[in-house]
Amino acid sequence: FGRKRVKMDIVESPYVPPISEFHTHALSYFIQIKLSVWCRQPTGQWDLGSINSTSGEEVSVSLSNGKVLNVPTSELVPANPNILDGVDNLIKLAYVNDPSVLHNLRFRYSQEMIYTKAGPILIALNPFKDLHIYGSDYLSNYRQQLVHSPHVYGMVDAAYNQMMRDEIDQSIIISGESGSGKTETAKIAIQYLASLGGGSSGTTNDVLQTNCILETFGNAKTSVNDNSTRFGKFMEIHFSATGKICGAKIQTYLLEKSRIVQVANGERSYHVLYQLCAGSSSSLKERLNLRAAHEYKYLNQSDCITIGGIDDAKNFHQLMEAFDAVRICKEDQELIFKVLAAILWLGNISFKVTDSENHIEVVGDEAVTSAALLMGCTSQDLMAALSTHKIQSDKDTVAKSLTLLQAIETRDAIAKFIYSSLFEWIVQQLNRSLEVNEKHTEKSISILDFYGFQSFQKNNFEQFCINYANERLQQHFNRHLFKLEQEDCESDGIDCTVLDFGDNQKCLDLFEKKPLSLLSLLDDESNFAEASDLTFVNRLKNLLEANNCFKGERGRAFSVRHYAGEVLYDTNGFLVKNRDSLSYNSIQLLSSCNCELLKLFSKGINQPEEHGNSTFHIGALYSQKRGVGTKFKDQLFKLMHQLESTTPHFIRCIKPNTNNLPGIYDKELVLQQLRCCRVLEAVKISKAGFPTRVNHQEFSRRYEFLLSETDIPRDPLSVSVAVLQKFNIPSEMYQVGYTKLYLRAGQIGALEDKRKQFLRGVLGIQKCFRAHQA
Ligand code: AOV
Repeated sequence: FGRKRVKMDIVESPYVPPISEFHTHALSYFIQIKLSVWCRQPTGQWDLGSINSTSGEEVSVSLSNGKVLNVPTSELVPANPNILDGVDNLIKLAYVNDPSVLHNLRFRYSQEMIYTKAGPILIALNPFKDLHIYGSDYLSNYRQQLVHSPHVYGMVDAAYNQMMRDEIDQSIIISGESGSGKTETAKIAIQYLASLGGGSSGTTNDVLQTNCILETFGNAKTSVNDNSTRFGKFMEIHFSATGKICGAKIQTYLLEKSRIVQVANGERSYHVLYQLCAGSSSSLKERLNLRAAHEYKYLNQSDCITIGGIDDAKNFHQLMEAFDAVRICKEDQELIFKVLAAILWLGNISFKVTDSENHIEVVGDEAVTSAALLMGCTSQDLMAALSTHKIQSDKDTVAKSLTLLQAIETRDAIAKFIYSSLFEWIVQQLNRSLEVNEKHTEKSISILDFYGFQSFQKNNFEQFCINYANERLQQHFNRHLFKLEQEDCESDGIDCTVLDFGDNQKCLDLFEKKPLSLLSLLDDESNFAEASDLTFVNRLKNLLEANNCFKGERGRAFSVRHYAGEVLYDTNGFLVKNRDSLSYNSIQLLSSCNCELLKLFSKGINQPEEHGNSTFHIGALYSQKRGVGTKFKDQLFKLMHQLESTTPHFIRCIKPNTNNLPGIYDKELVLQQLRCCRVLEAVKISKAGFPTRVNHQEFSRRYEFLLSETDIPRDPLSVSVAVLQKFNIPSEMYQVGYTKLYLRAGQIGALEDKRKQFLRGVLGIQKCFRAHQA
């Protein structure tokens, strides 16, 4: 444990006794050598100190600020020696515990080193300022492997090289909470890939422009992030046999539709709506009868119309350029803008209550005429669809007035449907433009930028879906790190105790295992017109109590024990959001419109049977039997299936403070995020395990020459063992499997050094020899 030993240890053999040994065996050692410890104060804060003495379970500690505390041993964990401050991979820490990891990341953050490895994971701390660590010089340095400090470039380069070498598809899975830097990280990754693909290639530029279009339609200002991505994004980038980009494919998930009709103060709707109002030419404005953004209710319901430092008009021109670049023709662009303007005018349509039962009629003003004109229907048809419900009795069709609430819901449902259909349609067009030429494509690298785990005070259907997806992604991560590790060791006949990482299968079962799961019960209830959020939650409480990941709560709430913590869900709105249905009248209206896009969108839904029931119930007529939740589950299964066939690379983005300011490092906030993504466990697994694996043939081929001729054994396995013994690699640093050699982190580096020394020696001798001959 002496300083010098430790230094040796980090460079070559970071073997550390398990933390539990600290309390039993190592305490006296820490006292003897006066090594530092982290001591938890009653406030919960960790401080550095050293141990003066112990008596029983009590320890007297001198803190760095001079104070002396008496604390139980449970409040102490070992600190790493200073020499380890700021190591670039957390597995190099002698002790992996909360305060040490937090200290290390802060140490690096304060020196603008935002990237740190945690075993195989790349941790990215959001700097909230422009750092000069990107761009062409950095790109080429990483490409030529002149620098090795952790970086997105380095990780993507490794993925690219693996793809080219092993001919296996790769994936880069980026996660983190809102505002932590996922979207920026994905862009940095794409930038690196684009630089490999050759700057001149048209496809490369298309990929970059596609991103710009997606952001304009799918990003919005939220209270935490001025450019928040409101959908999940999976982008496959395809490469030719020579390693050039030759196409791409985008898949999107769970666009937040409600933002079209509901925007909180301090937030905005989707960027494109403001850009259209601010940046369109006067003739386009005239054709769309367009006003300023603050004149539209869908936009002015929030107090926020502009974003500091953002020029919506300028961005609108960039959008049009991007459309041109990806070959979306001017006619289609005009159609897109028309549909957007129709949505804005729809939002301005208002209703007048006509009787004591809250029945309404539509106010026939400019909003109605403009919306109808843009949609390509008559004002009468539009007004009828928004104010009445048609009921078919035996012979006649009777129109019944809607109540105010029903009318507003109908109007908003149409607006949400149109926008989300438009979004999907644009993604389709982009995919067509980026189309992968099957002849040329060899392999791909995919980038997944998905909403991170969310736990607010009040959690709704959106969080329910997002957290379910994170549960699946977590399982993928666990599998990769834990299950594969264990299987690999077992099949190779070696004994490696892989740390138990906690399996989340039980929680996944709660969501998806039929017949009694959250998602199947949700669909069941959604198909039942009389059901309500309350009947739904009551069924959950009756049927799911056996799964200990589920807990019924008071009223309409339930909670789920997720891998990252318990989350309380309020079922208010679950059924409506899961059904996501349009009324029969609305579908009829859209299919009768002259606007080509609206007609197309209305074809995308299976028309329901016209029911003869006399009581109107919004959502009583569903377009599909499978709800949003189940459809999302199917999408996720497909995604997981795609990911399974790739070699994954994980990037965890971390937000160091909630003020989005540079230089501020909030330890509690960082710790909470590290816990959510299980970084510490991953480090411990990597440390405890044998991360380096080489098969005996490869190993013996590389190092055999280091043995003297007389002691070269015959088979590769014995050569491996002989090399390890010759260089005194301690036996706890490796295990010998049937097919592979398993080495702890750092051992290969040590052997490589020996190999280099040896070669240098040989070269030296040769030089001497030649000089002598000359
Ligand atoms: P997110 O993708 O994780 O949020 P973003 O990638 O949009 O977060 O990052 C939020 C903001 O942090 C950006 O707008 C930048 O100002 C800043 N930022 C992030 N990464 C960097 C970086 N490497 N260098 C400089 N600034 C950075 V969300 O999309 O809300 O979940 O949906």
